[in-house]
Amino acid sequence: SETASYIAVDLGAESGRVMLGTMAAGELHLEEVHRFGNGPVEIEGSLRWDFDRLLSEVRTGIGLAAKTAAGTPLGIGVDTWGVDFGLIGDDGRLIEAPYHYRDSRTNGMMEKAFALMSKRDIYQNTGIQFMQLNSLYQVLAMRLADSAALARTGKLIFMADLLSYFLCGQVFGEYTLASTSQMMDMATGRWSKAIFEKLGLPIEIMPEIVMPGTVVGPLTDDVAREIGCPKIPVIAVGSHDTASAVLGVPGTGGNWAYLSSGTWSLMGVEIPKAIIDDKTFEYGFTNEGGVQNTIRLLKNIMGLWLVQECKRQWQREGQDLSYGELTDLASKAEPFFGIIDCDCSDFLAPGDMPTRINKHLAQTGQPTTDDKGQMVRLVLESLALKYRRTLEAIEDVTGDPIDVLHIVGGGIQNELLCQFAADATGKRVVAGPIEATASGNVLMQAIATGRLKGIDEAREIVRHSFDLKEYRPQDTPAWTHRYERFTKR
Ligand code: LFR
Repeated sequence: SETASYIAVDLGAESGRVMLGTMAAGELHLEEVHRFGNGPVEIEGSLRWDFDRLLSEVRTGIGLAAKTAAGTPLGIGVDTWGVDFGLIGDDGRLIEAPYHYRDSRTNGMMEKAFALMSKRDIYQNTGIQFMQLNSLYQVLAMRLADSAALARTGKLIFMADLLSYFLCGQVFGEYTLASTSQMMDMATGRWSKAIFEKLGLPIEIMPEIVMPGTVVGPLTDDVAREIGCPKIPVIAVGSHDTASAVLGVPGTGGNWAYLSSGTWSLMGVEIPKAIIDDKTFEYGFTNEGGVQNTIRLLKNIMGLWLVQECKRQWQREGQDLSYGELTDLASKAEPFFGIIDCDCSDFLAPGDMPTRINKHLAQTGQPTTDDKGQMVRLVLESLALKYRRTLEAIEDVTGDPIDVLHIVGGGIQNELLCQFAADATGKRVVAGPIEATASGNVLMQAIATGRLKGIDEAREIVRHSFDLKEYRPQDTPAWTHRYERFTKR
């Protein structure tokens, strides 16, 4: 088959990148043409995203990718983290800088929502894990604060689709990203009338939901001219980064789970139909829409955010250690010094994470530590134990034992965590690719343009294109011992 190239724009909470993906002879080659930092900015005491800068970096990246490509790229796909959105006025412009999901405006909002519609009913409707950062509670917070911005809103557009909108001028709400808002009715794939009515939210501002693989439209004349590239079509991929990451998992056969490891740890399985029942409700599983009519049954785990925030705090205190250095110290620290519940809401907002972790240790009757390696180690061990608990819950819900855990994303660079994941779960771990999300983004475009038949063929390409690393479980009895104490607490 001929060579085909695609541009993947992939933004995470810590960094964004634009990749040129080239497919030839059953292999995918990814070239990073542009990378830039990302993070919250403080505006009037609130946490926001610097959207104008992000859009300008994305445009720069697309220009570079188009110049680098051998022929004209066949598509541009954009994916980002979930739940955040921009508000567009009737003049077609952004009303204000979009809020960051870690902003405190959603504190207490879940309880406010449950007073208007029961928690169980919201779950039955959406199948989504309860997190205060979900779009649902963000919009409710705006309504309850009589937000002038919300009152002026013509359309609400989720982050990835917002970037696409400013590239091609089309308003759309890609399905995987729509699903993670907790405002979509899982049974119909439409905005949930019940939720919007009961919570008094304006359903008319929501964009039309389209499926991944939809060719949305070419770059606008202005954008193409300013960037200096042809009018390449924007293609809706799995706009939710986790949906693209799951497509980029090199799994084969039935019995594997994935862990998309980055700022968050997203752990789950791909299933054909949502499982929304008392068990998944109790366990707190989410059913997010996946590409090609799949469902991502998974759990959001706080992830490497805890380490990122420790690192930033130590940096503020004048000790600038790299992730490599911190992990190295952790590998030499005492095993099983302490355990925290990584998902405790105290850890959600940015701030002095080491102090918060010590507070949590003290409150649970455990010794505290000022040793950096020790702190990182206990965080990684706590994450690994959470992975075990999550895998057991998945096996319980689906009735299918898991053989292999595929870990993808930037987090695989933390080899200690990969090994801990194998040790704690007792499963074989296969790590890679790092760029699963960008791969999934490109592969979805290839499916959309008819170059690939579907998911199986896409994953075969991932297996052929990247080096994968295996971790075998060691010391699992010691971890089991620790796990039993962990689950009793
Ligand atoms: C990962 C991710 C998760 C989502 C979190 C917040 O980047 O998209 O799936 O729960 O960010 O949006």
